[in-house]
Parts: sequence; structure tokens; C-alpha cells
Amino acid sequence: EYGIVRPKGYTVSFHAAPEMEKHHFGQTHPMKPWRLTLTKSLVTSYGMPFAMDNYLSRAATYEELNAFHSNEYLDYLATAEPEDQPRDIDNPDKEVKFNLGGSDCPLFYGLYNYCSMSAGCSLDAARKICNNQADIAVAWGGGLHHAKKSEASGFCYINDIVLAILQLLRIYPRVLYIDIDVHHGDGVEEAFFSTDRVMTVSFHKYQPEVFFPGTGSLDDNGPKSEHNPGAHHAINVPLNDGITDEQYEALFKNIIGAINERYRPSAIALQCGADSLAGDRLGRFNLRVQGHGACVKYCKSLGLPMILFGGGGYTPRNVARAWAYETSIAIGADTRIPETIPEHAPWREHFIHDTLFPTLEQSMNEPRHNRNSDKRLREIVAHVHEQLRFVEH
Ligand code: VJV
Ligand code: CA
Ligand code: ZN
Repeated sequence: EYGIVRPKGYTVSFHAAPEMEKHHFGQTHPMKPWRLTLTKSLVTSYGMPFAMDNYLSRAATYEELNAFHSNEYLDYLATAEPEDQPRDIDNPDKEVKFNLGGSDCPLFYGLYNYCSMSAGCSLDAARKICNNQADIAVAWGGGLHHAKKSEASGFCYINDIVLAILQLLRIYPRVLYIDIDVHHGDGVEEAFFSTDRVMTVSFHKYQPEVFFPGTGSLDDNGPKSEHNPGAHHAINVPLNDGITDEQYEALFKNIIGAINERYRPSAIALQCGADSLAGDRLGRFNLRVQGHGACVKYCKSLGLPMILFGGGGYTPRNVARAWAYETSIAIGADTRIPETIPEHAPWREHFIHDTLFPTLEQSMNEPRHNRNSDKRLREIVAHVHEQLRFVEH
């Protein structure tokens, strides 16, 4: 209907976990799992499922989660009840265990089910890539990059990305992890800190003490010890408020292009956190849907097997726009889908403006001041190129 056809000799698999969507972090918590419902409905209104293999994900098993997470943590995650919420008025002495039960990572009904569905989605995607049954696998329910081995952090309980990359490493010698969420991908960086088989690259707002999680400075490049294979295999791109599409796209292509030439990855894991878009409730950047999508398009052009993960994104209408547009890029239909959101799309009024590509003015009352000078961005590029000279090829 929109010229959506299955690309010849090219397979995209789409992994959904509708069970995730009905969970609630709490009334005014910024993380809204129903943004996945909105995304899926936009993807469907454009007719994209005809061009993909569509899968309903299963829940990941305890053993699968245990490939990264500790037993003590998983056992508590599986059994903790919302009533165990620490530090509430009725339980003033209750301690916070594993960072579970605070305001960022609340305990809610069905939490373990929510987490294992998200991980199942990303693991299914990784398996499709390992078996050569997909060229690009899409897992919008994943991308929860802050979770640690024995700790929840920043709305993330299970690190589905680490689990998926561990799968990829069974087949692929080198995996490039790229993270365009507005927050630093600290959990993934830390998990692969000591190996040269994964290079992690995060673009994020960096302002320690003010902006979460406060890590990811330019000179955070992996262990400083010469004898650690992970040295120089963490790349961080710290940015300030208000970065534009033009600056971000140029920076992204330069850095990822140089990494691709030097590191020669065999597969890509791309976290597409949509909180880097203009008008995000928690974000600080001025990216439009096209600029965010240009990163996905550039990665696709490298011709490597790739997983697309979700991640942050706190203005659901824009999350749905970005991830629907990026699904169209995966199937190669981005130049053919109409810019106007289909008449029959459910929740169409919810998008406020009927375009897939709102302007900055449509995204927020007043565009943020851009605090990224071209001079500073050139310094960042120079530092990254210097780091890459230490990477064996
Ligand atoms: O900045 C923080 C930590 C605090 C302590 C907890 N308070 C609520 C906020 C300050 C130091 N946490 C960040 C976490 C961001 C996680 C981003 C996750 C991702 O996008 O990278 C990947 C999925 C933070 N920023 C904003 C909030 N927390 C926030 C949490 C709330 C809230 C409003 C803002 C929790 C509950 C409610 N409102 C009701
Ligand atoms: Ca990031
Ligand atoms: Zn984020």
C-alpha cells in the first residue's frame, strides 16, 4: 500500500514482546512500556510487517539471565514484591537491596516477567543474527544499558544488550557496540571492559554530578593497564545540551567510520535510545527523527549483521516516530513511506502533529541553546582518532 515490499535477498526480523507493554513503573514514572504499543501500531499502519519476519518473543529463562547476572541478584529480582519497597513510611528501616525499590528502579507487579520478556526479545534477535536467518534483527523492547551484574540502575534491571552480545560472541570474533541514547552506556561498557572482542562506543550528554550516570568522560577508554586486552576498546563521546542533527551526524559518521576501518567488527549492536531526540522529557539534545535515523542508516551501509535495540525515550509519540522510521530504514523503505502519519493509524491524535518528522518548534516550546562548539567537537574527534592508533588491526 505504501510501496512496502520485502527487500530481495535481505531479511529483517522484528521481535516484539507485547507482554512487556502492560507493565507500569508507577503513575508518573518517566519509563512508559506502552510506548512499545504505540511504536508497533505505527509500524503496522505503514504496512511494514509485510516486509519483515515477525516474532513474538518468549521470556528468557533464569539460566539465560544467569549468563551475566548473579544468582543472588536474580533470586531477589524473582521474588521481591512491591510490598518489599524499602524506605516507605511503613518500613523505615528496610534497606535497599541491589538498588531495587528506589524511585528510579521501583518494584512493581510482574517485574520479573517484564525483565525476562525484554531479555527474551534481545536474545531471540541475537540468535537470528547468529544463525544467518536475519541481516538486521530489531528488538525495541531491549536496550536497557545501565543494568549491572548484581545491581539495577537507571530504569534498567536486566542488561539484555550484554546477554545478546555474549550470544553474538559465540559466532562473531569482534562486536562493535554503539549507543546513541542520551545517557552513557555504562553497564555495557563495564561488562566488556577487559576484552578486545567488544568495542563499546557511547554518545551522550556528559555533565557529572548533574546528569545521570555521570560516567563516560572523553578519557575513559578502557583499563589503563598496557597488559589488559580491553585497553583502548571503550570510546566515549561526551556532549553538551542542544546538539543538532548536522553536528551529530558528522560526528557519528566520522567516528564510526574510523572505528569500522581500524577495528573491522564482524557484527554491530546498536542501541537506539530515543531520549536523544528534541523534546524528550529527560533528554537535552536537539536531534530530529531524521538525524537519529541517519545513524541507523549509516550503520546499515557498513553491510554488517546488526541488532537494533530500543532503550530510553520518554516522550512516547517521538519514540514511536523514531523507531518506526528506523524500522523502515532496516527494510529499505524509508524513502518510500509518506511523511504524513497514515489516516487509519490508531492513536493518531496522540501524535499532535500528523508528520513523522516534526520540526524543532513542533517538538518543544523553545529549542534548547546549542552548547557544542565546532572546536570542541573537533577536539573530541582528534582524541578518538588518537585512541584508535592503539587498536591492533
Ligand atoms: O538522576 C538519577 C538519579 C537520581 C536519584 C533518583 N531521583 C528520582 C532522580 C535523581 C540520581 N536518575 C536518572 C536515571 C535516568 C535513567 C535513564 C535510562 C536510559 O534512558 O538511559 C535507558 C533506559 C533519572 N533522571 C530522571 C529521573 N531519573 C526521574 C525518575 C523518576 C521521576 C522523574 C525523573 C522516578 C519516579 C518518578 N519521577 C515518579
Ligand atoms: Ca549513549
Ligand atoms: Zn537514556
